[in-house]
Amino acid sequence: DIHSINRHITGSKKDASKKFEEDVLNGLLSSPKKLYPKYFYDEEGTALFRKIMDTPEYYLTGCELDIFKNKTAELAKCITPDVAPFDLIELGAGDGFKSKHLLHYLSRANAEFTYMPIDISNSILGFLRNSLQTELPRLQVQGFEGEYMEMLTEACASSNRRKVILFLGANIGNMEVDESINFCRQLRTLLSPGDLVLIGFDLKKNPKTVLSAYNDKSGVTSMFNLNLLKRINRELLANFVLDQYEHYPMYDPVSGSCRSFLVSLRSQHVNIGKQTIQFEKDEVIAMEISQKYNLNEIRSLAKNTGFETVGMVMDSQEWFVDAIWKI
Ligand code: AVJ
Repeated sequence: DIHSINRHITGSKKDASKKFEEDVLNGLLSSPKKLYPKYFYDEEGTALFRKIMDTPEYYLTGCELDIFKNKTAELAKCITPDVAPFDLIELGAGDGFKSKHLLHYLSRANAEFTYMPIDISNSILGFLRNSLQTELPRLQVQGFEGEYMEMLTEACASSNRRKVILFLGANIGNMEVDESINFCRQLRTLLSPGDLVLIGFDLKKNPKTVLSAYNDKSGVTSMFNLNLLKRINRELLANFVLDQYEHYPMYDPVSGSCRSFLVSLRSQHVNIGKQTIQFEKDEVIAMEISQKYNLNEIRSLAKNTGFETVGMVMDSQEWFVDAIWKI
């Protein structure tokens, strides 16, 4: 069976939980208080994100799926300028249900490539592996479980073939604009001439549309945020009282920053292991940024970080874009 997933786990489970504890305590001891969105994705959080994608308000996934379903040929043409074998590395692959359209297309075209999904969620990588085994049994797959840059460095070093990096789903939106500049510069240093990057950006649009995507009527996004407190309770022996914190999303249409917070509904404290964290009434924890862009901002991001834009593929509503960059 040439179909295999090798799990690359850097460090031990203990290191990961130590780092989680450090990040949580540092975040809650800083002002304003903050937590990192990468920690949303434990098993329950991953399931909740899948539920978010199914809410009528969360348009992002449908838009990018439209691109991958209906503009597959255009994407494939951009990323396979010649027949040389390549590695297709996907950051934050999730269940891969968008990229699968591209994988099917490339496989049918007899492109020679290895698919390398990277994800921080072990449970979703397993799910992806299983589904690929049945759908595309001849596809070569090598999975990497861990954080973006660490795993990307490993994946890039694993062969000297041409690299195509997929970074879909507007995951880049979870970075502040200056962080995304650093990220793209760092990504650039891992790549060589001929390599390509395909990044999904959520575009600025009617602010009501954006805000409601992060404020669904069924309350799944609120549960998604609160789940991180639940995870902290369980894994770091803390005692957050979940119904004393309320989800508050906001969108600034000028900067394009959509942010979500948890608001403490009363003055209270929480114990995390041996530490005590004090909350004022109405004090917030900054949970997540989901940055929105326009096409010019995307072009300058590429330019400022050493890339050249060679393609912009949008969905039919022009709400989302997959930008293709080369060095
Ligand atoms: C997975 C980071 C793209 O920011 O839109 C969805 C996560 N948070 N609803 C996003 C998320 C709240 C999502 N990303």
